[in-house]
Amino acid sequence: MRTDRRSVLKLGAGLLLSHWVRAQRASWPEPPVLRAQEGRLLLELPAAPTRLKVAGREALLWTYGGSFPGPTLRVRPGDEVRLTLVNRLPEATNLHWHGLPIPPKVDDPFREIPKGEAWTYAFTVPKELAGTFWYHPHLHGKVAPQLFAGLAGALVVESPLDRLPELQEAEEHLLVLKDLALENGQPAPHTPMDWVNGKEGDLVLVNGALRPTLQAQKATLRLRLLNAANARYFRLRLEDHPLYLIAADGGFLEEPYELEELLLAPGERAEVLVRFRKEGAFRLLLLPYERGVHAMPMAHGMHGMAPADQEEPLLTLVAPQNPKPLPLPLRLARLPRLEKPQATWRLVFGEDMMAGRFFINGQAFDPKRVDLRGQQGQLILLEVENGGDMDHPFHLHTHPFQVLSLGGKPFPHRAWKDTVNLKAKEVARLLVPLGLPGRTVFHCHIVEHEDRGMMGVLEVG
Ligand SMILES: [Cu+2]
Repeated sequence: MRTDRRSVLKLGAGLLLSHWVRAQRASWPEPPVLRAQEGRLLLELPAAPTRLKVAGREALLWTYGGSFPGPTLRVRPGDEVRLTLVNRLPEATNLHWHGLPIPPKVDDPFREIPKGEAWTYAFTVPKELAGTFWYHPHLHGKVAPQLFAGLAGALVVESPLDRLPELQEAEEHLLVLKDLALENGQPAPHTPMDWVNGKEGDLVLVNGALRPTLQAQKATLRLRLLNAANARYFRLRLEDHPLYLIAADGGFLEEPYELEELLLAPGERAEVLVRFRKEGAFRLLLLPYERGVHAMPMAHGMHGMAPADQEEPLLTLVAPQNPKPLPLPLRLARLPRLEKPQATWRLVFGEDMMAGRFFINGQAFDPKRVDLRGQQGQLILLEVENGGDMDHPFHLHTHPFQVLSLGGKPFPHRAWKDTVNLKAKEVARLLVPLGLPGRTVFHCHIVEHEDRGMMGVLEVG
Protein backbone atom coordinates (compact mmCIF):
# COMPACT_ATOMS: atom_id res chain seq x y z
CA MET A 1 0.00 0.00 0.00
CA ARG A 2 1.37 3.40 -0.97
CA THR A 3 1.49 6.03 1.74
CA ASP A 4 1.23 9.72 1.11
CA ARG A 5 4.21 10.86 3.14
CA ARG A 6 2.94 14.37 3.70
CA SER A 7 -0.32 13.20 5.21
CA VAL A 8 1.30 10.91 7.78
CA LEU A 9 1.11 12.37 11.23
CA LYS A 10 4.58 12.11 12.65
CA LEU A 11 4.52 12.20 16.38
CA GLY A 12 7.88 13.51 17.26
CA ALA A 13 8.21 14.18 20.96
CA GLY A 14 7.96 17.90 20.19
CA LEU A 15 4.45 18.06 18.81
CA LEU A 16 2.80 16.04 21.51
CA LEU A 17 4.85 17.36 24.37
CA SER A 18 3.89 20.93 23.57
CA HIS A 19 0.27 19.85 23.30
CA TRP A 20 0.57 18.04 26.58
CA VAL A 21 2.17 20.92 28.45
CA ARG A 22 -0.71 23.14 27.38
CA ALA A 23 -3.24 20.54 28.48
CA GLN A 24 -1.53 20.15 31.85
CA ARG A 25 -1.87 23.85 32.59
CA ALA A 26 -5.62 23.67 32.30
CA SER A 27 -7.32 22.21 35.34
CA TRP A 28 -8.78 19.32 33.38
CA PRO A 29 -6.23 17.27 31.44
CA GLU A 30 -7.17 15.05 28.53
CA PRO A 31 -4.82 13.21 26.16
CA PRO A 32 -4.21 14.84 22.75
CA VAL A 33 -6.75 13.76 20.12
CA LEU A 34 -5.73 12.50 16.67
CA ARG A 35 -8.72 12.39 14.35
CA ALA A 36 -9.09 10.59 11.04
CA GLN A 37 -9.18 13.03 8.11
CA GLU A 38 -11.23 12.21 5.01
CA GLY A 39 -11.67 8.61 6.12
CA ARG A 40 -8.02 7.94 6.90
CA LEU A 41 -5.84 7.96 9.99
CA LEU A 42 -2.22 7.71 8.94
CA LEU A 43 0.09 7.84 11.86
CA GLU A 44 3.63 7.16 12.98
CA LEU A 45 3.51 6.45 16.69
CA PRO A 46 6.74 6.08 18.64
CA ALA A 47 6.86 4.03 21.83
CA ALA A 48 9.72 5.55 23.80
CA PRO A 49 11.03 6.43 27.25
CA THR A 50 9.77 9.96 27.93
CA ARG A 51 10.42 12.53 30.65
CA LEU A 52 7.16 13.93 31.99
CA LYS A 53 5.72 15.58 35.03
CA VAL A 54 3.23 13.30 36.80
CA ALA A 55 1.33 14.38 39.90
CA GLY A 56 3.86 17.18 40.43
CA ARG A 57 6.86 14.90 40.14
CA GLU A 58 9.45 14.39 37.39
CA ALA A 59 9.14 10.91 35.97
CA LEU A 60 10.66 8.83 33.20
CA LEU A 61 7.74 6.84 31.81
CA TRP A 62 7.31 4.78 28.66
CA THR A 63 4.82 6.52 26.39
CA TYR A 64 3.13 6.41 23.03
CA GLY A 65 3.70 9.63 21.12
CA GLY A 66 5.25 11.40 24.12
CA SER A 67 2.08 11.66 26.21
CA PHE A 68 0.71 9.78 29.22
CA PRO A 69 -1.79 8.35 28.52
CA GLY A 70 -1.12 8.03 24.79
CA PRO A 71 -3.01 10.09 22.21
CA THR A 72 -6.71 9.36 21.75
CA LEU A 73 -7.40 8.09 18.24
CA ARG A 74 -10.85 9.11 16.96
CA VAL A 75 -12.22 7.27 13.94
CA ARG A 76 -15.52 6.28 12.32
CA PRO A 77 -16.76 2.96 10.94
CA GLY A 78 -15.25 2.40 7.51
CA ASP A 79 -12.19 4.58 8.17
CA GLU A 80 -8.81 3.27 7.10
CA VAL A 81 -6.24 3.16 9.90
CA ARG A 82 -2.56 2.82 9.09
CA LEU A 83 -0.45 3.16 12.21
CA THR A 84 3.28 2.54 12.22
CA LEU A 85 4.54 1.72 15.69
CA VAL A 86 8.17 2.78 16.00
CA ASN A 87 9.81 0.89 18.84
CA ARG A 88 12.28 3.15 20.60
CA LEU A 89 12.03 1.16 23.82
CA PRO A 90 15.06 -0.78 25.08
CA GLU A 91 13.22 -4.08 24.43
CA ALA A 92 10.70 -5.71 22.09
CA THR A 93 7.04 -4.78 22.17
CA ASN A 94 3.87 -4.92 20.06
CA LEU A 95 0.35 -3.49 20.00
CA HIS A 96 -3.07 -4.94 20.79
CA TRP A 97 -6.24 -3.23 19.55
CA HIS A 98 -8.35 -4.08 22.58
CA GLY A 99 -11.98 -4.76 21.67
CA LEU A 100 -11.77 -4.22 17.91
CA PRO A 101 -13.15 -7.08 15.81
CA ILE A 102 -10.37 -6.87 13.21
CA PRO A 103 -8.39 -9.73 11.63
CA PRO A 104 -6.06 -11.59 14.04
CA LYS A 105 -3.38 -11.33 11.34
CA VAL A 106 -3.39 -7.57 12.02
CA ASP A 107 -4.18 -7.57 15.73
CA ASP A 108 -1.60 -10.28 16.28
CA PRO A 109 -0.57 -10.99 19.88
CA PHE A 110 2.15 -13.37 18.63
CA ARG A 111 4.01 -10.64 16.73
CA GLU A 112 7.20 -9.24 18.19
CA ILE A 113 8.58 -5.85 17.17
CA PRO A 114 12.26 -5.84 18.19
CA LYS A 115 13.80 -2.71 19.66
CA GLY A 116 14.80 -0.18 17.03
CA GLU A 117 12.31 -1.58 14.50
CA ALA A 118 8.88 -0.50 13.29
CA TRP A 119 5.70 -2.33 12.27
CA THR A 120 2.64 -1.03 10.45
CA TYR A 121 -0.85 -1.97 11.61
CA ALA A 122 -3.32 -1.42 8.75
CA PHE A 123 -7.04 -2.13 8.99
CA THR A 124 -10.48 -0.79 8.20
CA VAL A 125 -12.68 0.16 11.15
CA PRO A 126 -15.56 -2.35 11.04
CA LYS A 127 -19.00 -1.16 9.97
CA GLU A 128 -21.64 -1.05 12.72
CA LEU A 129 -18.92 -0.55 15.34
CA ALA A 130 -19.05 2.22 17.91
CA GLY A 131 -17.59 2.73 21.34
CA THR A 132 -14.54 3.29 23.49
CA PHE A 133 -11.64 0.95 22.80
CA TRP A 134 -7.93 1.09 23.56
CA TYR A 135 -4.45 0.08 22.52
CA HIS A 136 -1.66 -1.33 24.67
CA PRO A 137 1.31 -3.74 24.49
CA HIS A 138 0.59 -7.48 24.29
CA LEU A 139 3.97 -9.23 24.17
CA HIS A 140 3.60 -12.25 26.44
CA GLY A 141 5.82 -12.01 29.51
CA LYS A 142 6.35 -8.24 29.12
CA VAL A 143 2.82 -6.87 29.17
CA ALA A 144 2.67 -6.05 32.87
CA PRO A 145 5.87 -3.95 33.15
CA GLN A 146 5.22 -2.20 29.82
CA LEU A 147 1.61 -1.32 30.65
CA PHE A 148 2.56 -0.21 34.15
CA ALA A 149 5.30 2.02 32.68
CA GLY A 150 2.64 4.04 30.85
CA LEU A 151 1.96 2.43 27.48
CA ALA A 152 -1.79 2.79 26.88
CA GLY A 153 -4.12 4.99 24.87
CA ALA A 154 -7.80 5.17 23.95
CA LEU A 155 -9.43 4.66 20.57
CA VAL A 156 -12.90 6.13 20.12
CA VAL A 157 -15.13 4.92 17.31
CA GLU A 158 -17.79 7.51 16.64
CA SER A 159 -21.32 6.44 15.76
CA PRO A 160 -24.36 7.84 13.95
CA LEU A 161 -26.10 7.40 17.32
CA ASP A 162 -23.80 10.12 18.71
CA ARG A 163 -26.07 12.51 16.81
CA LEU A 164 -29.10 11.68 18.97
CA PRO A 165 -29.95 15.11 20.46
CA GLU A 166 -29.74 13.71 24.02
CA LEU A 167 -26.13 12.68 23.31
CA GLN A 168 -24.98 15.32 20.85
CA GLU A 169 -25.92 18.15 23.23
CA ALA A 170 -24.04 16.52 26.10
CA GLU A 171 -20.49 17.53 27.03
CA GLU A 172 -18.18 14.63 26.26
CA HIS A 173 -14.99 13.70 28.09
CA LEU A 174 -12.61 10.77 28.19
CA LEU A 175 -11.36 9.41 31.52
CA VAL A 176 -8.40 7.07 31.30
CA LEU A 177 -8.14 5.51 34.76
CA LYS A 178 -4.67 4.24 35.54
CA ASP A 179 -2.52 3.91 38.63
CA LEU A 180 1.21 4.32 38.94
CA ALA A 181 3.93 3.96 41.54
CA LEU A 182 7.21 5.84 41.17
CA GLU A 183 10.58 4.89 42.58
CA ASN A 184 13.59 7.09 41.89
CA GLY A 185 11.56 8.92 39.26
CA GLN A 186 10.69 5.76 37.35
CA PRO A 187 7.81 3.27 37.41
CA ALA A 188 8.42 1.06 40.42
CA PRO A 189 9.65 -2.41 39.44
CA HIS A 190 7.49 -5.48 40.08
CA THR A 191 8.09 -7.32 43.35
CA PRO A 192 7.49 -11.09 43.53
CA MET A 193 4.19 -10.30 45.29
CA ASP A 194 3.13 -7.96 42.44
CA TRP A 195 3.49 -10.89 40.06
CA VAL A 196 0.94 -12.80 42.17
CA ASN A 197 -1.59 -10.10 43.02
CA GLY A 198 -1.15 -7.84 40.02
CA LYS A 199 0.62 -4.52 40.53
CA GLU A 200 -1.22 -1.51 41.94
CA GLY A 201 0.25 1.97 42.39
CA ASP A 202 -0.34 4.57 45.07
CA LEU A 203 -0.92 7.31 42.46
CA VAL A 204 -4.47 6.75 41.20
CA LEU A 205 -4.63 8.95 38.12
CA VAL A 206 -7.26 10.23 35.73
CA ASN A 207 -5.73 11.06 32.34
CA GLY A 208 -2.37 11.06 34.10
CA ALA A 209 -3.45 13.63 36.71
CA LEU A 210 -4.07 13.28 40.43
CA ARG A 211 -7.57 14.27 41.58
CA PRO A 212 -8.34 16.67 38.72
CA THR A 213 -11.38 18.95 38.65
CA LEU A 214 -13.71 19.22 35.69
CA GLN A 215 -15.64 22.48 35.49
CA ALA A 216 -18.65 21.42 33.43
CA GLN A 217 -20.06 23.89 30.93
CA LYS A 218 -23.22 21.86 30.41
CA ALA A 219 -25.69 20.13 32.72
CA THR A 220 -25.32 16.72 31.04
CA LEU A 221 -21.96 15.01 30.75
CA ARG A 222 -21.11 11.99 28.63
CA LEU A 223 -18.09 10.32 30.20
CA ARG A 224 -16.11 7.59 28.45
CA LEU A 225 -14.28 5.60 31.12
CA LEU A 226 -11.42 3.20 30.47
CA ASN A 227 -9.72 1.08 33.10
CA ALA A 228 -6.16 0.96 31.76
CA ALA A 229 -4.63 -0.24 35.04
CA ASN A 230 -2.69 -3.47 35.42
CA ALA A 231 -4.73 -4.80 38.30
CA ARG A 232 -6.65 -2.04 40.10
CA TYR A 233 -10.43 -2.25 40.09
CA PHE A 234 -12.38 1.02 39.90
CA ARG A 235 -15.56 0.87 41.94
CA LEU A 236 -17.05 4.33 41.48
CA ARG A 237 -19.89 6.39 42.92
CA LEU A 238 -20.75 10.01 42.20
CA GLU A 239 -21.90 12.08 45.16
CA ASP A 240 -25.63 12.91 45.05
CA HIS A 241 -26.10 11.58 41.52
CA PRO A 242 -26.74 8.24 39.83
CA LEU A 243 -24.80 7.28 36.71
CA TYR A 244 -26.67 6.32 33.55
CA LEU A 245 -24.80 3.58 31.74
CA ILE A 246 -25.26 3.98 27.97
CA ALA A 247 -22.41 1.86 26.58
CA ALA A 248 -20.28 -1.09 27.69
CA ASP A 249 -16.96 -2.35 26.28
CA GLY A 250 -18.10 -2.86 22.71
CA GLY A 251 -20.71 -0.18 22.24
CA PHE A 252 -24.15 1.10 23.12
CA LEU A 253 -26.72 -0.65 25.28
CA GLU A 254 -30.32 -0.82 24.06
CA GLU A 255 -31.38 1.81 26.60
CA PRO A 256 -29.77 3.70 29.50
CA TYR A 257 -29.32 1.67 32.68
CA GLU A 258 -29.29 3.54 35.99
CA LEU A 259 -26.45 2.72 38.38
CA GLU A 260 -25.69 3.78 41.92
CA GLU A 261 -22.18 2.40 41.47
CA LEU A 262 -20.03 1.45 38.53
CA LEU A 263 -17.40 -1.29 38.74
CA LEU A 264 -14.71 -1.37 36.08
CA ALA A 265 -12.27 -4.29 36.10
CA PRO A 266 -8.93 -3.95 34.29
CA GLY A 267 -9.55 -3.70 30.55
CA GLU A 268 -13.23 -2.77 30.81
CA ARG A 269 -14.84 0.42 29.47
CA ALA A 270 -18.13 2.14 30.14
CA GLU A 271 -19.88 5.25 28.93
CA VAL A 272 -22.13 7.02 31.40
CA LEU A 273 -24.30 10.10 31.41
CA VAL A 274 -24.16 12.44 34.40
CA ARG A 275 -27.21 14.68 34.80
CA PHE A 276 -26.57 17.45 37.30
CA ARG A 277 -29.55 17.98 39.58
CA LYS A 278 -28.15 21.05 41.33
CA GLU A 279 -25.22 23.41 41.47
CA GLY A 280 -22.13 22.40 43.39
CA ALA A 281 -18.99 20.30 43.36
CA PHE A 282 -19.49 16.54 43.39
CA ARG A 283 -16.72 14.04 43.92
CA LEU A 284 -16.44 10.84 41.95
CA LEU A 285 -15.44 8.49 44.75
CA LEU A 286 -13.21 5.45 44.46
CA LEU A 287 -14.78 2.89 46.79
CA PRO A 288 -12.99 -0.05 48.41
CA TYR A 289 -13.12 -3.27 46.43
CA GLU A 290 -12.15 -6.67 47.76
CA ARG A 291 -10.66 -8.76 44.96
CA GLY A 292 -9.08 -11.47 47.07
CA VAL A 293 -5.46 -10.36 46.98
CA HIS A 294 -3.15 -12.05 49.44
CA ALA A 295 -1.00 -10.18 51.90
CA MET A 296 1.86 -12.67 52.23
CA PRO A 297 1.46 -15.53 49.78
CA MET A 298 5.15 -16.13 49.19
CA ALA A 299 6.87 -16.21 52.54
CA HIS A 300 4.52 -17.63 55.12
CA GLY A 301 1.53 -19.05 53.32
CA MET A 302 -1.86 -17.38 53.34
CA HIS A 303 -2.05 -14.60 55.87
CA GLY A 304 -5.53 -13.57 54.92
CA MET A 305 -6.70 -10.69 52.81
CA ALA A 306 -5.03 -7.34 52.51
CA PRO A 307 -7.08 -4.65 54.26
CA ALA A 308 -9.46 -2.84 51.93
CA ASP A 309 -8.63 0.82 51.45
CA GLN A 310 -10.93 3.62 52.49
CA GLU A 311 -13.00 5.46 49.90
CA GLU A 312 -11.15 8.36 48.34
CA PRO A 313 -11.96 11.05 45.77
CA LEU A 314 -10.83 10.24 42.25
CA LEU A 315 -11.89 13.52 40.68
CA THR A 316 -14.35 16.39 41.19
CA LEU A 317 -17.12 17.45 38.84
CA VAL A 318 -18.37 21.02 39.18
CA ALA A 319 -21.89 21.56 37.86
CA PRO A 320 -22.73 24.70 35.88
CA GLN A 321 -25.09 27.31 37.32
CA ASN A 322 -28.76 26.44 37.43
CA PRO A 323 -28.30 23.11 35.64
CA LYS A 324 -31.07 21.81 33.37
CA PRO A 325 -29.99 18.35 32.22
CA LEU A 326 -31.09 16.84 28.93
CA PRO A 327 -33.72 14.11 28.94
CA LEU A 328 -32.35 10.58 28.78
CA PRO A 329 -32.29 8.95 25.35
CA LEU A 330 -35.12 6.39 25.21
CA ARG A 331 -33.60 4.00 22.67
CA LEU A 332 -29.98 3.40 21.87
CA ALA A 333 -28.65 0.44 19.87
CA ARG A 334 -30.55 -2.55 18.57
CA LEU A 335 -28.59 -5.62 19.56
CA PRO A 336 -29.15 -9.09 18.16
CA ARG A 337 -30.73 -11.82 20.31
CA LEU A 338 -28.27 -14.69 20.25
CA GLU A 339 -30.00 -18.06 20.47
CA LYS A 340 -29.36 -21.79 20.06
CA PRO A 341 -25.58 -22.10 20.52
CA GLN A 342 -24.08 -24.91 18.44
CA ALA A 343 -21.39 -25.90 20.93
CA THR A 344 -20.50 -25.44 24.58
CA TRP A 345 -16.92 -24.77 25.63
CA ARG A 346 -15.65 -24.62 29.19
CA LEU A 347 -12.64 -22.78 30.60
CA VAL A 348 -11.49 -22.91 34.23
CA PHE A 349 -9.09 -20.41 35.73
CA GLY A 350 -6.56 -21.85 38.18
CA GLU A 351 -3.89 -20.41 40.46
CA ASP A 352 -0.72 -21.68 42.06
CA MET A 353 -0.04 -18.82 44.46
CA MET A 354 3.11 -20.30 45.94
CA ALA A 355 4.71 -20.75 42.53
CA GLY A 356 3.26 -17.49 41.19
CA ARG A 357 1.87 -19.36 38.16
CA PHE A 358 -1.58 -19.13 36.60
CA PHE A 359 -3.47 -21.55 34.40
CA ILE A 360 -6.50 -22.15 32.20
CA ASN A 361 -7.85 -25.70 32.26
CA GLY A 362 -4.75 -26.72 34.20
CA GLN A 363 -2.30 -25.51 31.56
CA ALA A 364 -0.06 -22.47 31.23
CA PHE A 365 -0.03 -20.52 27.96
CA ASP A 366 1.82 -22.15 25.07
CA PRO A 367 1.77 -20.16 21.82
CA LYS A 368 2.27 -23.38 19.83
CA ARG A 369 -0.79 -25.12 21.33
CA VAL A 370 -4.34 -24.46 20.11
CA ASP A 371 -6.74 -24.72 23.07
CA LEU A 372 -10.05 -24.03 21.33
CA ARG A 373 -11.00 -24.56 17.69
CA GLY A 374 -14.13 -23.28 15.96
CA GLN A 375 -15.61 -22.19 12.67
CA GLN A 376 -16.53 -18.69 11.55
CA GLY A 377 -20.27 -18.16 11.98
CA GLN A 378 -20.65 -20.66 14.84
CA LEU A 379 -22.39 -19.51 17.99
CA ILE A 380 -20.59 -20.79 21.08
CA LEU A 381 -21.84 -20.98 24.65
CA LEU A 382 -18.65 -20.30 26.56
CA GLU A 383 -18.67 -21.14 30.25
CA VAL A 384 -15.81 -19.59 32.15
CA GLU A 385 -15.29 -20.69 35.74
CA ASN A 386 -13.01 -18.96 38.19
CA GLY A 387 -11.58 -21.83 40.21
CA GLY A 388 -9.20 -19.50 42.04
CA ASP A 389 -9.38 -17.36 45.17
CA MET A 390 -8.87 -13.98 43.45
CA ASP A 391 -11.02 -12.08 40.96
CA HIS A 392 -9.96 -12.63 37.33
CA PRO A 393 -11.32 -10.52 34.44
CA PHE A 394 -11.74 -12.75 31.36
CA HIS A 395 -10.86 -11.09 28.03
CA LEU A 396 -11.34 -12.51 24.53
CA HIS A 397 -9.73 -10.90 21.48
CA THR A 398 -11.42 -10.45 18.07
CA HIS A 399 -14.82 -11.95 18.98
CA PRO A 400 -17.12 -9.69 21.08
CA PHE A 401 -19.63 -11.60 23.20
CA GLN A 402 -22.84 -11.09 25.16
CA VAL A 403 -22.98 -12.12 28.81
CA LEU A 404 -25.90 -14.47 29.48
CA SER A 405 -25.33 -14.86 33.21
CA LEU A 406 -22.71 -14.09 35.79
CA GLY A 407 -22.43 -15.77 39.19
CA GLY A 408 -25.74 -17.58 38.59
CA LYS A 409 -27.68 -14.37 37.92
CA PRO A 410 -28.92 -13.19 34.52
CA PHE A 411 -26.82 -10.29 33.24
CA PRO A 412 -28.83 -7.09 33.83
CA HIS A 413 -28.60 -5.71 30.30
CA ARG A 414 -27.76 -6.79 26.76
CA ALA A 415 -24.39 -5.47 25.61
CA TRP A 416 -21.37 -6.34 23.51
CA LYS A 417 -18.52 -7.08 25.88
CA ASP A 418 -14.94 -8.24 25.50
CA THR A 419 -13.96 -8.32 29.17
CA VAL A 420 -16.00 -9.66 32.08
CA ASN A 421 -14.96 -9.96 35.70
CA LEU A 422 -15.32 -13.21 37.64
CA LYS A 423 -15.17 -13.21 41.40
CA ALA A 424 -13.70 -16.26 43.13
CA LYS A 425 -15.62 -19.45 42.24
CA GLU A 426 -18.03 -17.59 39.94
CA VAL A 427 -19.11 -18.87 36.53
CA ALA A 428 -19.80 -16.59 33.56
CA ARG A 429 -21.93 -17.90 30.69
CA LEU A 430 -21.13 -16.07 27.48
CA LEU A 431 -22.60 -16.22 23.99
CA VAL A 432 -19.82 -15.81 21.44
CA PRO A 433 -20.55 -15.57 17.71
CA LEU A 434 -17.25 -16.60 16.14
CA GLY A 435 -16.21 -13.87 13.74
CA LEU A 436 -13.07 -13.34 11.72
CA PRO A 437 -10.88 -16.40 11.10
CA GLY A 438 -7.38 -16.73 12.45
CA ARG A 439 -5.45 -17.48 15.60
CA THR A 440 -6.07 -15.26 18.59
CA VAL A 441 -6.03 -15.42 22.39
CA PHE A 442 -8.17 -15.24 25.52
CA HIS A 443 -6.75 -14.45 28.93
CA CYS A 444 -7.09 -12.86 32.34
CA HIS A 445 -6.74 -9.06 32.09
CA ILE A 446 -4.82 -8.77 35.31
CA VAL A 447 -1.85 -8.61 33.01
CA GLU A 448 0.58 -10.16 35.49
CA HIS A 449 -1.58 -13.29 35.44
CA GLU A 450 -1.57 -13.28 31.64
CA ASP A 451 2.22 -12.87 31.61
CA ARG A 452 2.49 -15.76 34.09
CA GLY A 453 0.46 -18.23 32.09
CA MET A 454 -3.29 -17.44 32.32
CA MET A 455 -3.85 -17.28 28.56
CA GLY A 456 -4.97 -19.66 25.82
CA VAL A 457 -5.22 -19.83 22.04
CA LEU A 458 -8.43 -19.82 19.98
CA GLU A 459 -8.24 -20.75 16.31
CA VAL A 460 -11.20 -19.99 14.07
CA GLY A 461 -11.23 -21.51 10.58
CU1 LIG B 1 -6.20 -12.96 36.83
